[in-house]
Amino acid sequence: MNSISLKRAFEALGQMDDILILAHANPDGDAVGSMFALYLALRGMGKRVRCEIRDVPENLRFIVREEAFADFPPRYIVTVDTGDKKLLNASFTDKYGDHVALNIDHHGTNGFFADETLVDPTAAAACEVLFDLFTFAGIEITKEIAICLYVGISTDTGCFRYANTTAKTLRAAACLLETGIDNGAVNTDIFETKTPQFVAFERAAMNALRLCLGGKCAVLRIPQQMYKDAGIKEADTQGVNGLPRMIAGVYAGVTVKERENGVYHASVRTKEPINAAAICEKFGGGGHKYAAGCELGKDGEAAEAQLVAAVEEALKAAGLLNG
Ligand SMILES: [Mn+2]
Repeated sequence: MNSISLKRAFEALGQMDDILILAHANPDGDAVGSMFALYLALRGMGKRVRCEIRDVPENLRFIVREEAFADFPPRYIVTVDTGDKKLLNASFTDKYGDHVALNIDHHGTNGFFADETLVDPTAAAACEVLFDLFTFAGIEITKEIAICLYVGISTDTGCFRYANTTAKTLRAAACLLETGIDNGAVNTDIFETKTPQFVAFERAAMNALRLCLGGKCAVLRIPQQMYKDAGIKEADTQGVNGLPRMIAGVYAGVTVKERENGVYHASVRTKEPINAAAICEKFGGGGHKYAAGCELGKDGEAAEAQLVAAVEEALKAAGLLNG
């Protein structure tokens, strides 16, 4: 399956009305940003459009549009930043079904689950794909839209630090700044501000961090109790996924988190030449080359061991580990 063109995506949106926008569960900045940027753009096109989202991190609430939670029966579902149908929040697909008319995404592992898919794996964020779409279609990028797009692009690039940041990404960001958004303030709130609860949580996470595979893999396992002890919601701890890979010599940083339903979810961050998406695809997950995720079982220890075994295999295949 192939991506549709920007032209076709704009045509498809033009033909729809009474649209519901969904993004992946456990939303990050790109999920929230792309949802509300698209919401504002479609509203600007005169469409009846609404959103459903849960568990938005506190520090991203400022881009959530309360008026987007109108209640009308949707005729079309459009998803953003979602590479796999099973990543959609089940409470929404139970309610509205899982027939998606259009998916706008940037995951290389996109499963083409929608009727039509606009996917660009070279884009750093779904928000970058939306920027391209709006620019192509001549949709005015207002300051309100720009702030949403900026949040998505800055969070998915770790504030423009990760390898997914291209010259094109920076050009898009430059255009967004020209609308007058206050990037300094946004970055301070998102990247430089931690609640006391998060600091307590991070302290516990640091203590739980362990090295394995000759120091080339770092693992952090987070049971539900760790959130409870710190008095924090999982949604507000996304920054922790980057911790394991920060240790010098580590090629694969693995964070294994227990969800509220007891299922463990792994977030894998890697460095060249280790492919995080390839590791996660073995467990039915996916994502990007250096950042991916997958669901594991309810046994935390087994989940961790499975993931480490997959990392070991990848390190060996890359000639970084003997045996
Ligand atoms: Mn994304």
